[in-house]
Amino acid sequence: MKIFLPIICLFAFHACKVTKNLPDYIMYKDGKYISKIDAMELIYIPAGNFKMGSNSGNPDEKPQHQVHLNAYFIDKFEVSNLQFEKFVKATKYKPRGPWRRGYKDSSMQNNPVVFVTWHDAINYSKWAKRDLPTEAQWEYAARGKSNYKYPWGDEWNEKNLPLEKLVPHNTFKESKSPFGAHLLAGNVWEWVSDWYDRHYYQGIVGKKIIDPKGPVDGAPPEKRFIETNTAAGNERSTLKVIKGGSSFGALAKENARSSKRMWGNPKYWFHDTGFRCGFSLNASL
Ligand SMILES: [Ca+2]
Repeated sequence: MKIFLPIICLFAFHACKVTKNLPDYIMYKDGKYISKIDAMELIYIPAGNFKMGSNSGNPDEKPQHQVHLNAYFIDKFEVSNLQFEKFVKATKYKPRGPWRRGYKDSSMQNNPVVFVTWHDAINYSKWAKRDLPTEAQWEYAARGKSNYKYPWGDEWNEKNLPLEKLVPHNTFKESKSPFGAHLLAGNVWEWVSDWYDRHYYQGIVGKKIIDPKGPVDGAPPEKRFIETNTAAGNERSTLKVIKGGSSFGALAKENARSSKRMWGNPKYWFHDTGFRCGFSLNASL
């Protein structure tokens, strides 16, 4: 056993350390990847396969299907109020969502930013020279190689999440995913880059799926979710996917499942929805 241990360690170290051609705005120090732009810590996720969706979940999660992802990075934490404030000040960006409602004083600076639209999230990610993760990247980051139901495993444990309150984005280690990301489940729902089509998984059955980016837009007109009771009236709408559940409401257990798919109009904001960023290694290196 002693003979093999150094070999295993060497392999593990090599798998984690990716510095060749790393963008100059990403720093590798003391085993961590840190953005020089917003100080976010990033997690490197090697290429891998996983089963996306759930055969026991909601209709839009079926069928579960095999997905291959090339290597990518994802933020270790949700984007905080302080980070979003830095973006706003640096760019004089005018957020479409009333994000200050979630940032009333300095005690909330490390809470995840909320009341932001999908457009606010994508504009932040561009400033930070990253992207929003795809739904597949987000889900694999949460499920890991064992394809867990929740980021920490297959069993629900309400002690792993804050309930009925927001907490600083870098807390609750109990919530960590197999790759080490905090609070993918809970705290706030998270915008991802994909359009939402509840029929999408049924349409890709049997295909070889590599780095899926979701449908090219929302569902086709005859299948589009008909929004009622919105500010814009009864309209056909295209929607963006939201993942992970929030810490609010009686459905925390249901919504914290990594395969759960929520949706939101990209023009709207919510009190319990924020985001984190990521980027594909192939696209950036
Ligand atoms: Ca979250």
